[in-house]
Amino acid sequence: MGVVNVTPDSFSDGGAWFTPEDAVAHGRDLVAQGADLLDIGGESTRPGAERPSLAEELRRVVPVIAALRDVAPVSVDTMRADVAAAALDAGAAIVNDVSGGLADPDMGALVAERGVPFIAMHWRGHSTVMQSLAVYDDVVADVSRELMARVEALCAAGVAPERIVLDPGFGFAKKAEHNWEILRRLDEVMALGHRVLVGTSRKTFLGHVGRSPDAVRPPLERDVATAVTTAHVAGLGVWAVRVHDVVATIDTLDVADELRGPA
Ligand code: PMM
Repeated sequence: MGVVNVTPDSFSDGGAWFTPEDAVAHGRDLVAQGADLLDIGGESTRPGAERPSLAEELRRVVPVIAALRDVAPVSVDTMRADVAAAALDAGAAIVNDVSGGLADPDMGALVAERGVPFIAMHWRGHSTVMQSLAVYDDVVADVSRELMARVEALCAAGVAPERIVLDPGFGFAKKAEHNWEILRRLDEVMALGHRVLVGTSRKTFLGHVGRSPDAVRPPLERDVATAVTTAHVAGLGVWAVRVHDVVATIDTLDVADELRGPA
């Protein structure tokens, strides 16, 4: 899954693809590089980010989705049911909600009515407060329990369980040690019985590896570290990785395939 952030302020590539023309060209590039899916979002979720208005979010994503719908299957990265509805009308095939349906009480019913796959990420609160919510007893057990509570609520709203993809939410209400623990024990999340999506790409915890706290690698220098996490989770059989650097990811997956040998 290649990332197309139509935002001025995403932490990893903020502003790079903010005009519709640039975003569409970037989406086409990612597909040419080998992406199977495009994830198009209009709200930055970096820690501390303020939310765009509904009108602004719609203005950012709808034309880009309409232009890319025939290039590759598209997921819309949104926490708003109204944006998801407009995105599906414009040709999106999947809803990717970093709040797992928690941020908007209408999301579950919308996804149920449309019968589309839904990516439910582990989330505890909006970007302005999320890092204060990074408190766990056993992070893998706690995240798994909270994800399954979302599955229960979504199914109660009419979503078919097989349409729900789970994502542990790297970097969302998680400290570095939490992200690493989830990666080490991702098999426990996979054992919940749903397809799993992993989004580690360029996240802050990768910038700290091997560095002192005041010498963090900037986001654009985290693709090698991202690729190593991709090799790890691909070996476990995750459904998808959400990444910025598709070229490095395809290489990584090809090498991981060769190392596994013929099926
Ligand atoms: N991370 C970001 C945005 N959307 N969606 C899912 N399902 N999982 C993620 O980990 C995720 C996401 C934030 O990263 P970005 O600002 O680089 O897009």
